[in-house]
Amino acid sequence: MKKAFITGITGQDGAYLAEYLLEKGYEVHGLKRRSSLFNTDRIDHIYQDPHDKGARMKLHFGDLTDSTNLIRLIQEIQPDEIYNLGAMSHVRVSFDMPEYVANTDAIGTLRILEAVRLLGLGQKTRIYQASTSELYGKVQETPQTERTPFYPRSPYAVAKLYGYWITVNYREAYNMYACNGILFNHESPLRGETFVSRKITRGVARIMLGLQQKLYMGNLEAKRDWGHARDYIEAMHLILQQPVAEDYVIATGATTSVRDFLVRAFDHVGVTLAFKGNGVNEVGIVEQVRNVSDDFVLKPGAEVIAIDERYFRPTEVDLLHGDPSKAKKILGWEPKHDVNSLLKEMVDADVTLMRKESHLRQGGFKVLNYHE
Ligand code: NDP
Ligand code: GDR
Repeated sequence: MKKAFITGITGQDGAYLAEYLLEKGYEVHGLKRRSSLFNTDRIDHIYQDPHDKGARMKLHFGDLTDSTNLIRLIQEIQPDEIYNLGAMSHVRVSFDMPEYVANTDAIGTLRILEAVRLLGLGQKTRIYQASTSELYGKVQETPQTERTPFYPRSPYAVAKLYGYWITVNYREAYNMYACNGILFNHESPLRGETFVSRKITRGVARIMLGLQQKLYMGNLEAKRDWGHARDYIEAMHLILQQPVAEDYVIATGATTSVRDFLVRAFDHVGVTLAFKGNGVNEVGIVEQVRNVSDDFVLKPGAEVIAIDERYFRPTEVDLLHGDPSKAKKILGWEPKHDVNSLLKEMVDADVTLMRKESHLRQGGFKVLNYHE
């Protein structure tokens, strides 16, 4: 039985990957941070009681900033594969806590590589590093390939640049099987609520049900190559199954603006948006409401979108558009979802979730978990 060790198992990708590897018969070990509240919502459905004989999923307390903890865990687990998905992954927030991001996202990657090397597992353990299209940053060329130069534009991207190169260096210096997946944005109903896709789909659901009046947005012109996390975790696994360790771009090959994502998300629930004004004074107004379900309360004329400068970034990444040809050719990987099927799935999931909140409120219960 193969053993996998996943850092970031409580995050979006870690949850899908753990489920996928368990289905493939792996023993799955996950690194979990100690938190004062439960933080395992995304993996509770696959949790196995460690007292059960034959449990193949195990969680371990730890942190990417703690070398001795990582060394001990990797020694105990002796993993065949490590997926280093743990990171402070929010680009905007990385401007507020750059030192912590460098420690976790950059040096955390080094800690994993060095633990494997020091423990003499360099020829046994294969390592996947969660690299990112944010490395491309300021546009040099499109579509972006494995050969496009990097120009990171945030403390997050600069930290991930270190993670990228230290992975390449350990591969070349110590002949370790260590690879970068350069993944473009990927989303799902499990996406964190403050990333733009989920903020929009959640906002649409709440606005339709009367739980929220307005959605405050940042830069609507940014363009992203959005795919589905379920497709992308399959690519991570494939990257570690090849005869030779290499780096791969994983993307859909299509790009969409934040504004278009917003318009299509509202359109999916029967609402046509129109924009008025410009810059920070721009607003989005409901032009038309078509055949919507009975509990949707939104009326034409409502102002549902406004701009809030606090969501702008000091340096922005304007355009990401990936070319996944190498992954297609060598891994045989192709995405099954496009941005339209993705956003519909996300909106539908959030409408279901927010209906639950609406029922609770109608029943007189206070819902305390709302964060903008
Ligand atoms: P999430 O933000 O959903 O999950 C991040 C995970 O990392 C969480 O489990 C989090 O734990 C954990 N984590 C954060 N800090 C630490 C730390 N100091 N020590 C240990 N674990 C930590 O990210 P995604 O699942 O979306 O992304 C997975 C990885 O892929 C990340 O490295 C991200 O940077 C990268 N990436 C993501 C892309 C995307 O579009 N989703 C695209 C390209 C790369 P907790 O739950 O306790 O907060
Ligand atoms: P990104 O994702 O920065 O690409 O990083 P995010 O969804 O946060 O932003 C995408 C684009 O939308 C613009 N935007 C807003 N973003 C947020 N979060 N909130 C808003 O209100 C808003 N309005 C406009 C942003 O300016 C940006 O241009 C994600 C993360 O998952 C990284 O970890 C990963 O490496 C990259 O994707 C690939």
